[in-house]
Amino acid sequence: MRIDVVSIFPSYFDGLTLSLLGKARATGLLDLQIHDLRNWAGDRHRTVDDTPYGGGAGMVMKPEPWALALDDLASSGPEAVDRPTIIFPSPAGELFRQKTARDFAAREHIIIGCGRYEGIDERVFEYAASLGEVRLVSLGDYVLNGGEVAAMAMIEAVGRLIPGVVGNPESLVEESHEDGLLEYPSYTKPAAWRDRSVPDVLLSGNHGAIAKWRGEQQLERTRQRRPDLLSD
Ligand code: J9N
Repeated sequence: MRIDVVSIFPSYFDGLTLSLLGKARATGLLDLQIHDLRNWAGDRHRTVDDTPYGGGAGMVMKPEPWALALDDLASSGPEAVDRPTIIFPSPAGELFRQKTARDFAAREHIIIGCGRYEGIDERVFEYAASLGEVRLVSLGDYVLNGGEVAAMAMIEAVGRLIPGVVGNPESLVEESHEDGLLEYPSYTKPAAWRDRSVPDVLLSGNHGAIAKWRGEQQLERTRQRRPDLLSD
């Protein structure tokens, strides 16, 4: 799988060389390339933003560098006729869920455009739709300064779903959100610690009883913490 990221802060993504995703990149399962939007700027100062038409606070990202970046990257993917999925992190987008991560993990080529909070010229989204499928995606109902942190969260969530990236695929299906519920509580040794003991059922060796208890815990935690997951 190929993921291209376009950002004015490419060094944000240095952390993605570490750990699990770093290994996926090293082994070739994930071809992740980070690009500086300013490489596609047209002037000596490498300008990528300008004042908003109609007035208002802040600056808006200019369309020309984005269009040139998307032109280059959309035709550089793994397939001969490449129609990439083009993701723009945005607080005004659809919510990013585990289901969204599974959807994205099945794609050959993803381009992620990281804008600043004040926004990208609207015509960029229209132009991007001529090159691929455009998705505006929100990490949640709060405001970030730019799309970089949201992009990193999405890359990690998607990257670990690529077949072969997580060593034991069984660990993927047992996680929070894979079955629409929160995860059951986990314990390890010692069985008694600072006056707190591990629930007896987990020491019983009765696998049926353990599975039942874990299912009840998942449901109870979800009801208490995330009742919205039970209704939608
Ligand atoms: N969920 C979310 C995304 C954002 C962004 S994307 C670009 C700027 C801010 N804020 N919150």
